[in-house]
Amino acid sequence: MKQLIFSTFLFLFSLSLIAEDGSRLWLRFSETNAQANVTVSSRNNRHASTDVARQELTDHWQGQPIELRIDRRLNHLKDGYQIKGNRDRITVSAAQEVGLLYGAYHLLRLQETGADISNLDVTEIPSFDVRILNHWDNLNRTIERGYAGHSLWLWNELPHTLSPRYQEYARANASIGINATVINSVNANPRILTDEYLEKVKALADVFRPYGVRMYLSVNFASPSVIGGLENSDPHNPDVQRWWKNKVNDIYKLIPDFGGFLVKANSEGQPGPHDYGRNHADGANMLADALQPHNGIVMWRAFVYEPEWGEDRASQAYNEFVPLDGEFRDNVIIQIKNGPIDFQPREPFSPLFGALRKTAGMLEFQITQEYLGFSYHLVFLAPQFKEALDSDTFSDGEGSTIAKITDGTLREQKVTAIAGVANIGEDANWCGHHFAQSNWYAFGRLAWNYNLSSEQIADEWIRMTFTDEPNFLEPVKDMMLTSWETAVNYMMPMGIHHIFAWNHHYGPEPWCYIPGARPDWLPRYYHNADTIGMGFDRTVTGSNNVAQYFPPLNEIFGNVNTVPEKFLLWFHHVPWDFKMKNGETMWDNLCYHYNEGMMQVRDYQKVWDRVGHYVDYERFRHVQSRLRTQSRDAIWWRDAVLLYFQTYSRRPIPFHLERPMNDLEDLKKIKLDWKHHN
Ligand code: GCV
Repeated sequence: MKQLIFSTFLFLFSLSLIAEDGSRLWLRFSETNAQANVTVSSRNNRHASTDVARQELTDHWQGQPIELRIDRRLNHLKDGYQIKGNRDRITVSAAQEVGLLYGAYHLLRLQETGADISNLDVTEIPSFDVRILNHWDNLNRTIERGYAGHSLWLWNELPHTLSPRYQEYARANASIGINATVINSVNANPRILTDEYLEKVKALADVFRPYGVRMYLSVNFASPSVIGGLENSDPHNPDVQRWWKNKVNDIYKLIPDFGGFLVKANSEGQPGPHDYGRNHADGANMLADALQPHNGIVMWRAFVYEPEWGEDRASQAYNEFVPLDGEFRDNVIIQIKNGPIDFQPREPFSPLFGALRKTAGMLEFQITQEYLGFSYHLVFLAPQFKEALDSDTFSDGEGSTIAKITDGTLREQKVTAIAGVANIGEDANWCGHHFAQSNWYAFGRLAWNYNLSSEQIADEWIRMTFTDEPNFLEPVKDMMLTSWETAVNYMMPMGIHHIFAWNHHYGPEPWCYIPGARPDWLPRYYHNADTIGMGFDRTVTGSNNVAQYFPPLNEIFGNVNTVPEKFLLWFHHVPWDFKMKNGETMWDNLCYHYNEGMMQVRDYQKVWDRVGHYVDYERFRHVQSRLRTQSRDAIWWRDAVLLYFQTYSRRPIPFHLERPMNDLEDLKKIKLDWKHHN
């Protein structure tokens, strides 16, 4: 009875909290009537970014007076800042105006997370120069792999009508240090470069500018022939080169601080230099030459694989790009996905990192959860991002992490950068799932400082987005920090990859067979299950993909006894009865992982229900309902994968584990109608 009264009380308490739709993200600053005392000391104290910094602090800061000071001698901070202060006064100094804005958000973050602000001595220099979102937004406002509604960009209304959300978007980015955006999909519609669209793009760039967010565009390599009326788009054709130069000049007239181009070429049907017998360097350099007089850059994607089925797909990007190392202009950066295949729940790092010694490289993460439950599953991605950043390539000896290669520490790089495929749409809560906001946040924070821990990022985010009540903070943080591993467990543990359904990347279909489909688009190509075992043999006796990794990794990955078990079935075809480190068989371990993943999501449900009264009822119910879906899906994944592979292993699921709840034949009948999501 007591328990019932208590629960009812908690329930009523959460109803009494003001409903929130999530639209304020992590920027739920407390309202204050008193305006803070903020002064600006710089010659150019009317700069738009300084104005925003001053306004944000005036409206939201509740502490001591603040001086914002531009000091050009601090240019070693790049667009970073210094904060010094005591109980009486705080000074934020920066070489660039936008640095003051970042400093302002730093202070507000300290305030909102309850940090001590009585004695401050902070110096922040960003890890990467360009911290960029990649939107996969189409001009018809659908979003490729977008799970939060349609695109934010209302093309029909632009350039004359400006949605207030454009500014809110820029502000949210600035608050976490994101300073660049590509607003259209890499499967680029050539029309983005027409005068009509460039006017619209300019209007957006003007809104973003005060927040320090620079505009970049994805371009279609065939634009000169498609919208320019030229005979071809061959990078060696002087007319084509001239066309790009003129186009770039036109863009800079409209958008003087335009950042550059992102290009997906000769990949998944997109046009590119191969169409004319040229290589990626020819294509990238032509664009780089057009952008160079304006200090623009080209982010040229390494996500390529043969149009026809051929060698191991995990090896193809390396084989394509390593022979071109050194042939790219210094304002070209090769944009490389974290793993060699395609944003799978977990992949080993791409061997291209480290292998490109004379060419600039950058990481591409996927913030949108194409392969991690869309916006239905709670999966906090900071641990995944950190696993990639911290991966040691051994390219220059031990300690040659991807972070240190791409941030310029180990290699000279004119510009350093990091990209994340955005998870943002027009949903009120921006990302579809309240917790998916944390992935946008985590990307920004790590792009600013990759040394931050996942724990710190989750801690900040929860305090600002929900509450700092310890009884909420600790269990929810724990849930977030384990959630990626949990999802890997119920989807694809131990190095399994690409066993998704054919027409969407949401659920399991390891049995999927489509007559005539290219083998490397089918799960069987990756799991290779038979009565002996399963997994992809990438060792010297198999595809020899391990040879693309520097010693000693080639040996470590190539040996079934030394490969990290999280990548076991990525690199090896392993017998069902292979003994793993815990002394149990590979089959039993597979069962443990799937079971563990499922049980953990069930635990998250309990955690959320227990702490739900600390948040408003609206957000509580939304997350509660999403966790139910995630639980059902985890059961679906576990049953589908184990029952299917059991037809090969012919072994029982260890008897102390939960039993399947579905029949394989029923699961095989599930067809989700998610055409536009696939
Ligand atoms: C934009 C994967 C996705 C595609 C995406 C592609 C890419 O294959 O499924 O939707 O296309 O990656 O990164 O270019």
